[in-house]
Amino acid sequence: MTVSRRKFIAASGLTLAGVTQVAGRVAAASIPEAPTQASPLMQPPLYPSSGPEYQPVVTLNGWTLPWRQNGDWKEFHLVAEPVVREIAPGMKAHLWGYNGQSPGPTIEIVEGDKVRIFVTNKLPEHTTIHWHGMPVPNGMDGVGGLTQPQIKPGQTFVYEFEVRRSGTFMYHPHADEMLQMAMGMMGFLVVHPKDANAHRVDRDFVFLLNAYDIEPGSYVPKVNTMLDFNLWTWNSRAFPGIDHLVVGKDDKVRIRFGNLTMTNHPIHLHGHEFEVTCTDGGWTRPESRWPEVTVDCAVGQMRAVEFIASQPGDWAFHCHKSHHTMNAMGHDVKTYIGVDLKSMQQKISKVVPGGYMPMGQAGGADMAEMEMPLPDNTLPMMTGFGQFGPIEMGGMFSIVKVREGLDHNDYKDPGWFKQPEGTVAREWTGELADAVKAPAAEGNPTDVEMHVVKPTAPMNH
Ligand SMILES: [Cu+2]
Repeated sequence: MTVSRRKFIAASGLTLAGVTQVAGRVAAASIPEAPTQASPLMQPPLYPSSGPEYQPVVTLNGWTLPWRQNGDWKEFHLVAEPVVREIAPGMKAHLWGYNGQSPGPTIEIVEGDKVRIFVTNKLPEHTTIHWHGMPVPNGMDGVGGLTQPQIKPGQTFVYEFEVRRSGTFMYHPHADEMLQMAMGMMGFLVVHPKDANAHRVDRDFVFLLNAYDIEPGSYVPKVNTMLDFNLWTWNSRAFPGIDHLVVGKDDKVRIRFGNLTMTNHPIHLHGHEFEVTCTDGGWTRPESRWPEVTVDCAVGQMRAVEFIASQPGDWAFHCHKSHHTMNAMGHDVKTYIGVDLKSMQQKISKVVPGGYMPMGQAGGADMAEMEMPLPDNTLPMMTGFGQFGPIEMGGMFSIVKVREGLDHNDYKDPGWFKQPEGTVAREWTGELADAVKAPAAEGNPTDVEMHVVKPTAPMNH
């Protein structure tokens, strides 16, 4: 059934002054359908079927929300609802999200678009949506109680605004915010420039940094946690469940991320230097940019980094806080490095049924390889295997795979990189020198001893 815009407004009592509830049978029929996504894996980029051309983004472990053109307006339909999200193979979480997944689908629009977004609330409590970074009329800003009434369970509201600038944005509730974001309610929003050649890149990846506190063996996040999060995720996925970022050699690559956790994340890329080209405040001026390999993304910030993928290989890409590249662990794990555990372990095993496994006495790496009994629905703390053995990571870790000769739209995992012969770090099998004591400097008042190793064989051969 088609309903004219005029009749639609008349039927729903919709005004353009603020967010208003859509009511009545006629109005309901005029709402675009709300597609849902069953897969937690990266879906192909969604090229626009009408309107201005642009290079669509791809969402790590996510998808872009289809829309329909209705006269001058681009119409979307988000449904806020409980979802089951696979965090990585072997673990699912009961979260809240949009249209079947958490985070919700990415919304892609174009500078100058007139956008209408219907929001249906299927949660057990009220909600709203705030369009983070987006210049909108005050009544469309989505702050429950302040700029609009809360969207009660069962209600559908409509947001309308004209898109004033291109860039990098996100959406999230501004209602019972701590709980709803701790439950996974958020999504990415990208505004493409009107000129398809402005800020053009070959590949454009997006994801949100989020975190959960899910007790090993359980499914529902604890929503009052302030500091002790134990699952550090990108788009509600933990390594090894996070999609690889597959790019062609010499592609111009953009990676955009936004932080909706309770702490900062220094995001680090191996093998390439990048520049921050966009924030949630807009495009950075070219003369303001400098090279980096790590950029901190503070709470509530967004960063877009760009680089030329000039170096073929499998390059680690991760948060540099080492606790954020691990999965859930008990916080009371003791450190036993250097302690003789054998006798202690034997004694404790007699009283602890099922065995006792302290953190290793050589270090922690044995945690990644050993087969520890884990509760159901729990990821190992350090996990993942590469072509050379255990990767010993978790949480906010993925791999940028730079390959020659990829098709423009090919995001398929190409497998592990075949390093050219003689370019992989290898065991030294030549002669080893003894440690020698360096001579103390004449008149040096301290009594510090230094040990240096003098090579006895040539390093190049
Ligand atoms: Cu981090």
